[in-house]
Amino acid sequence: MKNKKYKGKSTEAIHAGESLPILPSDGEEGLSEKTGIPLLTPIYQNSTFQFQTAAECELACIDEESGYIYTRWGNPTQQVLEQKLAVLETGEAALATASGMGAISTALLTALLDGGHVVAMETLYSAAYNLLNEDFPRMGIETTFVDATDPNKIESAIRPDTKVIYLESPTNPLLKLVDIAACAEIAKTHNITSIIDNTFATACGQQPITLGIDVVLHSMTKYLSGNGAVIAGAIIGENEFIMRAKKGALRNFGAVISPFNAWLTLLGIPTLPLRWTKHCENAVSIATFLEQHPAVAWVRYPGLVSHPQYELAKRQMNGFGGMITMELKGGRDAGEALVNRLQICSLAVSLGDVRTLVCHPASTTHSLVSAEVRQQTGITDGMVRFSIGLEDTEDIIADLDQALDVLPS
Ligand code: LCS
Repeated sequence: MKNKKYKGKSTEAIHAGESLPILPSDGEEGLSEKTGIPLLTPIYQNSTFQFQTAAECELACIDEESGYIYTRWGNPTQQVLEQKLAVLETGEAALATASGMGAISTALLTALLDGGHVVAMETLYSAAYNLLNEDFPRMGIETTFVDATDPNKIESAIRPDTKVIYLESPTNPLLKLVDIAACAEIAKTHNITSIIDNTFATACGQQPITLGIDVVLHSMTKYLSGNGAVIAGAIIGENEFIMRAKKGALRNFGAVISPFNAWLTLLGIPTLPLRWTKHCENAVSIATFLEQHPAVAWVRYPGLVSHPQYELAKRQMNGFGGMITMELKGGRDAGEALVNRLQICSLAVSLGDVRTLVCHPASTTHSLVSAEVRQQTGITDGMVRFSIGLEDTEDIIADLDQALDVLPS
């Protein structure tokens, strides 16, 4: 079953990686002697694994492929999830992590183990930006932030010590895109590791490895789990990189996913392709509705013709996703009035949930980014971000309509 090729994403999401590692019996007659294996991958909610002999234990420590030792080093529930992630993102291997930031920091630390310079997209999820802008410089790792919507700007910022090109597409919250194939090509030409955060698009919306990217990251807190129940992340890439991350930064900095969260994520992924389709359908209708509303100054959604990179979105993405950002004519006051009046859409950070979530980036997700940087990168005070859920389209539109009704046009 492992890494078997399926024709479609739904079959992959359901079946890929689901070969349950069969653990040995403890030698006593018991349940493990009976036939029948669980259809649903169980949670191996244990921190450590026992061995019959010192030789077996030593072998497992030397050659991890031969056994499980300790859950920070690997666990069957994590492993099933990792096998599935690798197939979905067309990578050789994957690691599940404790959070999206755990994936970002582990991947960057792996690529920058000997120091070096990073060229990054200038608008990133705020914690990723802060990691590169504040924490890494203290460790001697510098980042040049560029408007990566123009790949030439990436190329111009490359230095002899550049080790990583770090991207997000679409970006949080401005929904800018990068030409993934063009950026990957630049990275390859200069022998630099390309890393992309694929949280907003998911493996259903785009598969960056097929476009030449080396390492794909996810906050699985979002669409992949889809249930709003976990904080989790993922790194997908070549076997060599993943093994280096697993044996180095993941193990030693310790951003390891718990078996329970791995299991909850495994419950979510099989419905991802279905959810993705419905998120996209809902978002297209709602973005169109918002764009025509007199209280709305502008709407950013990759599936609207008005998006400056609409042609790139059509070429690069399979569905335009569930995230919409807009600016109200009434500015910050109107934004507050809107979120206070909404009844179906929940005022909450995070995204990719089955429920429609609305948030005000300047005061929430990007509040720790300075006002100056927010202004430079276009995160205005009147901006409102939606993560469109799976409710019926007409209910979401009716909720938005009643809330927008009283706002200045
Ligand atoms: N990457 C992206 C694109 C994100 O949007 C987030 C979190 C992360 C990584 C980090 O993932 P985590 O560690 O939280 O699993 N984005 C959030 C947001 O927009 N609102 O709350 C969290």
